Amino acid sequence: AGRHFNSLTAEWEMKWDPIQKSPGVFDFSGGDRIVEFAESRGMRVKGHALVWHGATPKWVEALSAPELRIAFEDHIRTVAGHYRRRVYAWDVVNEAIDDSQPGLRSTVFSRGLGPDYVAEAFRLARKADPDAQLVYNDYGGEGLNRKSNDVYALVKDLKQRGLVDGVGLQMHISAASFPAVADIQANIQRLADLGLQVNISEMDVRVKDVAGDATAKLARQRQVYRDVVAACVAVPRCEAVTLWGFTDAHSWIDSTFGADDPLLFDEQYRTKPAFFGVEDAFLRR
Ligand code: 9MR
Repeated sequence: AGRHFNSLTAEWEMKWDPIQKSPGVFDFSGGDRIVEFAESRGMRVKGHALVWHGATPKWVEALSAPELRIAFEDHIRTVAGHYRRRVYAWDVVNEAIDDSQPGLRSTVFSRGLGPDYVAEAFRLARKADPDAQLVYNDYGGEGLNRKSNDVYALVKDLKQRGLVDGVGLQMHISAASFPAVADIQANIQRLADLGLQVNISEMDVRVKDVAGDATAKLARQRQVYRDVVAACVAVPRCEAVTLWGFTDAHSWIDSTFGADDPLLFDEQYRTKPAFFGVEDAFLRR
């Protein structure tokens, strides 16, 4: 990781759950280790994620609305303040758009704070870390569809209010079925045209459902990595590609989708064909 990457993010360690497991008790040890590793290697760090229903401790769910507002403000202020000048960007709000109906997902935050909680989170993050690029991050809106239209509308509104600087497209995909690359590029372009930075934020490419033997699966995976990363490279404001892990020895995919090989290095940390697919995209081959 230290040799091949120039940017790092925390898969778990900077979320609400690990940082503030109990009310008012902040533990930055995991996130700090990641920042120290990155600094020792000259890598930049993106914080992930200040507000996400998926990694919120139980005690937050039990708060009254006024208590929730205080905890919300306190968490964002304290965490973004702690990492000020040590991260260049933050995923401020993660996965706020609903999967199956237009608009916001119903979460502890939308229910307790109302729909303006997204803007409020960005306002608080801006105050706590005025230098950081503030990012809205989500999945399922990589191509052109209802969800990406909703993400577009959300960030357009936030951008007009000076609150958001970037959008992260997670890009957890299967090489057997994923959005059309032309649609991914068109989506990146329309977000960029709003004046936003765009990044591919959590890419991995599953291959289990690809037809053929292991060699065929890995060749297909190489092609998909190349084509999707090339869609980012083609748009100047698409400024980063983050992979959700780097060795197949450690991936969230295995526990969620079953064993698969979604990343650039195999379990023995050897480069896979996918690695060279990404290289091709960066070298515009
Ligand atoms: O990969 C992450 C895994 O290690 C954590 O246990 C999990 C819960 O915090 O979150 C995973 O990362 C998620 C990311 O934060 C947001 N997008 C979806 C990712 C996969 O679930």
